[in-house]
Amino acid sequence: MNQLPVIERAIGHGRRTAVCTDSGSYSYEEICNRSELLAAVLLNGQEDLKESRVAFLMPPGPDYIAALWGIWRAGGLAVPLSAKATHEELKYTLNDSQSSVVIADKNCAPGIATICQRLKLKLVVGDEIRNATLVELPEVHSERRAMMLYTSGTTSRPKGVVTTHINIQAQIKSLVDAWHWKSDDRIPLFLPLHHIHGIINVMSCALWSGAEIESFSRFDADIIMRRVSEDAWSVFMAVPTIYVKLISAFDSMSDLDRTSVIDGFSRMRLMISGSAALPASIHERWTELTGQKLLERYGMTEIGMALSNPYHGERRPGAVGQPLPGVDIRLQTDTGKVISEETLSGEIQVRGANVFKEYWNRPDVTAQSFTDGWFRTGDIAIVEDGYYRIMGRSSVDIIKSGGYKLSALEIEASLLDHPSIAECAVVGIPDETWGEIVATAVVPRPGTAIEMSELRNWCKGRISAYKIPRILLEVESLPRNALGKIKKPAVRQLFDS
Ligand code: MLC
Ligand code: AMP
Repeated sequence: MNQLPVIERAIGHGRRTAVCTDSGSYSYEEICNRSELLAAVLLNGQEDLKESRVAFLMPPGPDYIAALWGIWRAGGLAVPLSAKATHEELKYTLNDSQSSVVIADKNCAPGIATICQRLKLKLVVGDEIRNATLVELPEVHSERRAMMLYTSGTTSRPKGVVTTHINIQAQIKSLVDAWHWKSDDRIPLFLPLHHIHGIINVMSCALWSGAEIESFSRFDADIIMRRVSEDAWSVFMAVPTIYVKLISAFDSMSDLDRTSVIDGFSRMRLMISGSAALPASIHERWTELTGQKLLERYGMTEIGMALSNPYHGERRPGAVGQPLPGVDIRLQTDTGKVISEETLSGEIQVRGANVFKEYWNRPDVTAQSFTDGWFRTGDIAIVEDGYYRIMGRSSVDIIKSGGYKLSALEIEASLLDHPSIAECAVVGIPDETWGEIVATAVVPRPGTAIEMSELRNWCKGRISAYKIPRILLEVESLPRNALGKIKKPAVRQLFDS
C-alpha cells in the first residue's frame, strides 16, 4: 500500500531514536507501531475517517507524534490543541473545527473529559491503544486535508488554518533542503506544539530527516543551558524572546558555568530565530557571546516558512533573507502595483505548494486573503541589497508577544465581559524581552475602578496566560476619529506619556 511520504520515511528510519524525554528514548519503529494501533482505534470499524476532525492534547514526546501520525493514517484531519488554552478556548476550537473525537494523554484527560461530555465528543485516552488490534488502513492521498492550526488575526476569534499533506510536505522539504538537515542532527523541542514553529520547523523536519528530538514540556533556561553545555544538540530553534532570556541568564551565572554553556552554543551546527523580529542588537550580542551567527527566517501559519537568511553566506542582522526553495514571493503596494525596485516597501505576498488550502468554514475570508492566487500576509517588507527586511504589519490589531500572535480584538472582546469595564482598547507596546507586550486602556463604568492584579486574576481561566494584559491604563475616554472609531495609534501614544 502507498503510505504518506511522512510515514514512509519514518518507517525507513526504523530503529533510530526519534525522540527522547525524561522517561526514555523512543525509536521511529516504536512510534510508527503506536500510530498504527491508534489509527485502528480511531477507525473503530470505519474504513476511512475521510478528513473528519480529530483534536488532540498530548504532551510533547512519542505520544504526540503517534497521535498526529495515527490521525493521518486513519484518514483524519488533525487539530492540535493548546496545552495553555482555557476551557472556554478549548470549547471554541472543538466547536469551530467540528471535531468529533479528542485524543488526550491520561494526565490531560480529567480536564478535557468534562468538555467532551458537555460537547458530546468521543474521548480516546492514549492508553486505550494497548488493547487495540491492527486493521487495514486506508490509502491516504497527499491532496487531502491533513492539519488545522488555530491562528488569531484581524478577526476577533481565531481561525482554523487548513493545510493538506502536499502543503506540509512542501513546507518540510523546503527547510530540510535550505538548512541542510541530516539524520545525525539532534534538536531540543521546547516550543508549544499547537503552532507551526514547533510542529513543522522543529518536530516534522527532524522526523523527516531521521534526526533525534529531545522534548521538554516547556522552556526552562537552566535545564536547556545544562544540556547545551553537555553538547546535547547540533541544531537549535527558538523565538527571539528565548535568546533575550538566555542572554540575561548568562549574567547571573558563575564564570565557569557561563563559559561551558557558551562553548556548547558555539559548537552547534546551526542556530535559528523566527516567529517575531529579532532585534539586530540581540543578533549581534549573540554573535559576540557565542561566535554563532543566528539564522533569522520569516514565516506564518498559513504559509510555513517563506524567507530565510542563507545557510552559507551572509546572515544579516535585522533582515530575513531571500525566498526559500519552492516559495514565490512578491511585494505589492497598497494600490496593487507589484514592486520591482529596492527602494519601495509593500505587502509580502506568497505563492507555492507551501501555501495553505483554506480557513476552515470561512470561504469569504479565504477568498479575501488571496489576490490573483497570491496569499496576502499583511506583513510589510522592503528589499535592501538583495535581502528582505520586515518593516511591520498592516494591521494594528495583531500583536506579537513572546512569538505568539495575538488578536487585540479577541482580547478586547473578553475584557468587555468584565463588570467594571465600559470600553477598552488593546494594543501592543514595544518590549525588549517579549517583542511586544499586551497593554489595555480601559474606561471604567461609573463608580468603579479597575486594578491590574484584579484584572489579571479575572482573565485567568478566560484567556490563555500569554494573552492577559500586562499594562493597564484607566482613561476617561478613548481617542476616536471623526467616524467615532477608536484610533489605535493614538491609544498607543497614551502609553508613551
Ligand atoms: C508569559 N509572561 C509574559 C508573557 N508570557 N509576560 C509578558 N508577555 C508575555 N507574552 C510572564 C508570565 O506571566 C510569568 O510571569 C513569566 O512571564 C514566565 O511565564 P512563562 O509562561 O513561564 O514564560 P516562559 O515559559 O518563559 O515563556 C516564554 C516563551 C513562550 C518565549 C518560552 O512565550 C513561548 O513558548 N513562546 C513561543 C510561542 C511560539 O511558538 N510561537 C510560534 C507561533 S508560529 P510571572 O509574573 O507569573 O512570573 C509563528 C510562525 C513562525 O509565529 O514564523 O514561526
Ligand atoms: P503566526 O500567525 O503565529 O504564524 O505568526 C506569523 C507572523 O509572525 C508573521 O505574519 C509575521 O508578522 C511574524 N513573523 C514571523 N517571523 C518573523 C520575523 N523573522 N520577523 C518579523 N516578524 C516575523
